[in-house]
Amino acid sequence: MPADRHTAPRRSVSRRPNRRTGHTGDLVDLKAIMDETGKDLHACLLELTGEQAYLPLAAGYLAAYAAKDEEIRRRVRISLVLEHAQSGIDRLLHQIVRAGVPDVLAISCQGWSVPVADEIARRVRTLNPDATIVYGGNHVSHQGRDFFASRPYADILVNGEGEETFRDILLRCLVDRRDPDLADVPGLSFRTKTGEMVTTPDRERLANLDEIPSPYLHGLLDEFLDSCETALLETNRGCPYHCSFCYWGQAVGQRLHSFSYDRLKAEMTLLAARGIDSWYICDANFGILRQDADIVDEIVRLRQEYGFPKTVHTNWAKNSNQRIVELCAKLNKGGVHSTYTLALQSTTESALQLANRANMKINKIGEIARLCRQHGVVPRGELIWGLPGETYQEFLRSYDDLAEYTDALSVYPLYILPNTEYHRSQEVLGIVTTKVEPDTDYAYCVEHAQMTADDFLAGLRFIISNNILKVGGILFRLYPRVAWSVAGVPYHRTIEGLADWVLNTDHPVAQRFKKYYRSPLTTHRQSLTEVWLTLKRDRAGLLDMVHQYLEATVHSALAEQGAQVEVLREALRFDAETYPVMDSRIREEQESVEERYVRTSTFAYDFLSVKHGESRQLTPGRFVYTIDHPAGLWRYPIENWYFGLLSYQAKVARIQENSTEPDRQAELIRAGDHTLRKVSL
Ligand code: B12
Ligand SMILES: C[S@@+](CC[C@H](N)C(=O)[O-])C[C@H]1O[C@@H](n2cnc3c(N)ncnc32)[C@H](O)[C@@H]1O
Ligand code: SF4
Repeated sequence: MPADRHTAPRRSVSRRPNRRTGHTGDLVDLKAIMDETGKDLHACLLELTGEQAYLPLAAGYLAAYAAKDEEIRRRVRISLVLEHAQSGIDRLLHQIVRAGVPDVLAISCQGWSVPVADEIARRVRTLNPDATIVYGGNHVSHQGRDFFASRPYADILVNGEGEETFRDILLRCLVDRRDPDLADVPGLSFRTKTGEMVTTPDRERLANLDEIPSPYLHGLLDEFLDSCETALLETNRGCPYHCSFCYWGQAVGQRLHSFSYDRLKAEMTLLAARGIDSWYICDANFGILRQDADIVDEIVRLRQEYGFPKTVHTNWAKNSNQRIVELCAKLNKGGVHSTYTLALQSTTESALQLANRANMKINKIGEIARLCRQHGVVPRGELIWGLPGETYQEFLRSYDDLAEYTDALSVYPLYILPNTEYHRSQEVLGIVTTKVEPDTDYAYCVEHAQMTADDFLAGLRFIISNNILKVGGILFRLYPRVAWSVAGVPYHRTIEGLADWVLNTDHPVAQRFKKYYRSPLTTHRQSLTEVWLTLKRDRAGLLDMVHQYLEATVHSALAEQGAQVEVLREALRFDAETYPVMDSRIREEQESVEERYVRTSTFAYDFLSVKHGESRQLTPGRFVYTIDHPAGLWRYPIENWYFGLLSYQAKVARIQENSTEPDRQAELIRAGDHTLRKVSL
């Protein structure tokens, strides 16, 4: 565990089903499925996470649903191996075989885990040639022919929702372990003894999700909760949209099926009582259902009662801007960090048409940003670089459109995911893909009708610079707006020049980033982690690097044109002084006092009005601000740190010099020395 990982004591709670709500139905001890003695079959469920310390859900659901069957409970032992995908093959294998080589290995696959999953499957097959190897999950589902062609060691592929199908597979394996009869089991593809591939009809999705017993409430995930920093919570399944790049709306199906509020309430209570800091709500459109408002209220109540959760992230619904921003604001006001994500992907009309996103309400960015500012919610943005229908120049325009309204802006290169519209129409759109990462199975879209291979690389370098300045750094919150309004510098121009500058400078911090620009395709994903490490080790160095970069590029160019650059330097100072404080000490004692870091600073312009979007005009004068930093960023779950940086931005307030405020304020103004002081409230 990293030294600064949160180590607050966790309370333990009874893992018996919640009797008051009764929604787990029976009082059957589903955990018996994990007992080792007297069982005929050992099935191991392996699920590999994309980020450290996430607790995944699919394997828990599969085990819990199978355990409802009395025969399975009596005759099958299920072991769960839930680890980060990069934990190492030997460690994973050790976990899988620690109580004997399994008869059934069932693996859950996302794009980030496929190569590791394949290697594990190959090894288990060698250890036990009779083992039945089952795959399921988004990345492999419905890929029968291609899937089996490259995996001689795989036996069964589950298509779509897996709970009922997995139960049926286990029952058939109990009848004949070596050659289970699967021909009449819906929802799967399998290889026959003669090497032929058979795909059975799709299975109906579960309409009542409460039929799946909660793996949390039944204690199946108990042993993992202690080491988990982020727990997943699923409140509904499905998405009413079908964006061409996304698996969700197309393969999962449009109809929304939801868990009941009572069951969710019991799960949330358990997670809060166990002291899980950070929750990720898996829904595609959280807030879309009426019960979601009650869920938000309950989260806030739990935060008060238990002190947890501290952060909740999700994909917010796109159908009702005002209501959704209000839900996010409610979380924030209740002490739960959450941001509103403007997941626009692009603002280029032709790209939105092809992506099937032309008529979404979230495309009204101005309106949402105004709502966010009104409610004190941090707006962050998401764009995809490389969407068919968009050139590099148009992408930069999309970037400028969204940067105007957001405090942080993530850009991802487009993956052509299995089971998506783009996957099906690659030829028509001129899409060329490449898989370059040994640890993932992501097919990058490196060319299409409007994007050359060189454009693609330029965009990837842009992504790295953006990771440094706007995602990892979130250094630019005010500066680019001022550069635009004062000197007409487009937002993307403040980002774009970083690549060349880093490659040609001897600034010590820049040395850390050179390798990413040299091999952008294979390394861009790691650039974000590098920013975090740099911030932890040398926050001042990173800020200085940015300062030097702007002096050497934007400022010197503007100075040559005779423009006033002093105001830009002031804006950069504003961003630097309001930048989150990296207090990375270990503190074992429980948080009893809310501590903060405070300073006052004087600026020659009213930057605060510009930052709040109240004005685009810079009013000159003498403006004294209190800059109030929350302490405790060091405790923020490491896997969500870039959300954390957003939540830990300083609160800035203007001090009216001529008002009759209490003495303390006058004193602060006099002090005005930019020194950071720690105060306990
Ligand atoms: C939580 C989440 C994350 C978390 C990580 C979660 C984790 N486990 O580590 C975070 C926020 C970090 C994340 C990041 C990313 N994510 Co994400 N994420 C999700 C999300 C919202 C929920 C996943 C989940 O747990 N669902 C709940 C479970 C129960 O559903 P399920 O996995 O589908 O399982 C069911 C069936 O598939 C089947 N099944 C699954 N496994 C098995 C196994 C067996 C044996 C059987 C029988 C059946 C079976 O049965 C299950 C129950 O019905 C999904 C969307 C979604 N709703 O699935 C996207 C999703 C998985 N993410 C996606 C993407 C693209 C990303 C990013 C690449 C985004 C980006 N551009 O950066 C990153 C990559 C991160 C990385 N390190 O590589 C894609 C993945 C597509 C793919 N083919 O891999 C998804 C599907 C969303 C989408 N756009 O389509 N993600
Ligand atoms: C898990 S998705 C959820 C999206 C959200 N529900 C929405 O409507 O946009 C989170 C982000 O991952 C990115 N993403 C999704 N599919 C992608 C793909 N095929 N390639 C690259 N990035 C992708 C998008 O930027 C998206 O906003
Ligand atoms: S991108 Fe979002 S809205 Fe579109 S299909 Fe995927 S989950 Fe649904």
